[in-house]
Amino acid sequence: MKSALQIARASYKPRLPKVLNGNPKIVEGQITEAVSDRKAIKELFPNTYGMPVITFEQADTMANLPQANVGVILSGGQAPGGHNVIAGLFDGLKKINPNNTLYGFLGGPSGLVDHKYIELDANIVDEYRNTGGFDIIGSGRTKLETTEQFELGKEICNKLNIKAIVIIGGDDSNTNACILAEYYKAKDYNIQVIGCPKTIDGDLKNDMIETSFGFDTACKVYSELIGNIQRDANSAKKYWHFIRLMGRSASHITLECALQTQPNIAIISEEVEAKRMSLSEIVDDIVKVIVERGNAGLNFGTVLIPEGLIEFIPNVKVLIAELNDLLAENKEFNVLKSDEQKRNFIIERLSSESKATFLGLPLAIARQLSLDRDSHGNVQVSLIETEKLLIEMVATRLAELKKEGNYKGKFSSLGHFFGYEGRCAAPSNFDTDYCYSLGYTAAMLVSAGKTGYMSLVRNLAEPVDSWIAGGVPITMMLNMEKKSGKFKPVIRKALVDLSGRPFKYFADNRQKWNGLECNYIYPGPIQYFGPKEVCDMPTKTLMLEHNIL
Ligand code: FBP
Repeated sequence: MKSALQIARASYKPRLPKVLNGNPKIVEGQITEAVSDRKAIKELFPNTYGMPVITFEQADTMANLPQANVGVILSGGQAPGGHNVIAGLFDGLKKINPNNTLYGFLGGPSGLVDHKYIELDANIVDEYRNTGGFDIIGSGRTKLETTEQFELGKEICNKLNIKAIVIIGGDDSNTNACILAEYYKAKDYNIQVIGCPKTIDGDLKNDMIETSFGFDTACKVYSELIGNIQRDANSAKKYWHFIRLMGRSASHITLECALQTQPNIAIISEEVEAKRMSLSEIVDDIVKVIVERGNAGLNFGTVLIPEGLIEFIPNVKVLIAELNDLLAENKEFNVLKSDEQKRNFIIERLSSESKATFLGLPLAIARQLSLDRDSHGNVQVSLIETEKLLIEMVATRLAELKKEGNYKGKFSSLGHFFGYEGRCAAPSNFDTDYCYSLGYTAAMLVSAGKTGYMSLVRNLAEPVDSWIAGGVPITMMLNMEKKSGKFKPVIRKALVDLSGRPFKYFADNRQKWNGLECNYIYPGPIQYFGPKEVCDMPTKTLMLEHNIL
């Protein structure tokens, strides 16, 4: 049984860049270099380093190409539009050669290794067009890193006559794609690997990739919810809402939601780090706004908090780096039974500076920081309840000020966390078109015999017709970083650029938003049918970056 919207949405025909509606041919641009650590990256990727950026341009006829089966993997956290990447890939492959077959590996990268797959035929793909979620084949966070895994992948590709694997993922998954591409090329296995830029976090972007898919829809969903809360706050006038927003590391989601809703306060982790702010300084900043508003009788407001904040507070960052090494090097930690044993184990091994930071954190937060890392060595920040930590610290400070007679207001607070609510939403028109185009472009890269490339669709602030399609070598995005205690090649995450236009716009306006006037914006839900300015606008971040706002 389908909802009325699902039925209406199924017939939407995603728009493609003009060049992909015709007969695209490859044009090679300048050769590329890694963003840093060039020597080390070149040594690790001798077969896929330094390849040129590719653009597709119009040709008179479509080349007659032999059959090529493809396997697709959804990797990491869900992001709206994943199904459309698969639909675009499917349609592109069928246009190239109707006998091409698309296989979907089940449950993420582990499907490749465990040989769990389904054939994605027209009936299945049609069921999922323009829908949110990754449920068509499921996703997972298995890290592809061992020779054994790569060889098992080759085995199944040979069995199914698969010529290329398309990995739809974030920075970690595309790093894996790059490593796999290099391995297969070095071994001459004739299996290509192509990546697609996915993540609601918006941190997989660079000079070439303008945005990752899913960011647009997720931010619009969260902004709708924040707007609704602001209207409630402004109606009831009795709660301060502390809203933590997903985004493992970078604060792009928080910044975009702030631009869309104009909350009283939005914390940007990158600014906290740049100003070397301590936790108590962050609390002081929040308290200042609450006191000013409270003393004027306005005992309500909104505070946006990026989920990665804790990792950007300088002394906590040092502590986390030490904990990462400590947990990677001391496997006996995992067999300790009680929280107290674990806490003491950590305290005995930390440097004196980090020990002080660790002891200064509320017990629950300290425990959450010592939990298992994910398979890529990341702290699982979505499990850390920073909004509760801030509420607790703010309430304590306000009580002190009240006692001193410096605060006349009343502080009642509510904590929220928005993350999972937005990751599988029905994709906005932007993500519907963008994802379909990314998948279609990936099919073109496969047919051109490319490997180690990420599907590229640019010029996104312009109408879809003038989007540019092509491919960018993944090695270009790599640098060396310490992960699970060792230096490894990884795609460099894009953090919020404090000198970029989106942050500057926010910084220039935030004082107006945190004062006594009401400047809230209520964006309302994503619309799929209606005027262009309601349905087809990209994110404010993208518009500001492209100087059209
Ligand atoms: P990706 O980087 O894989 O796209 O995932 C991002 C994310 O949604 C983060 O925002 C969040 O911290 C994390 O996934 C949550 O992970 P999980 O789904 O494993 O709980």
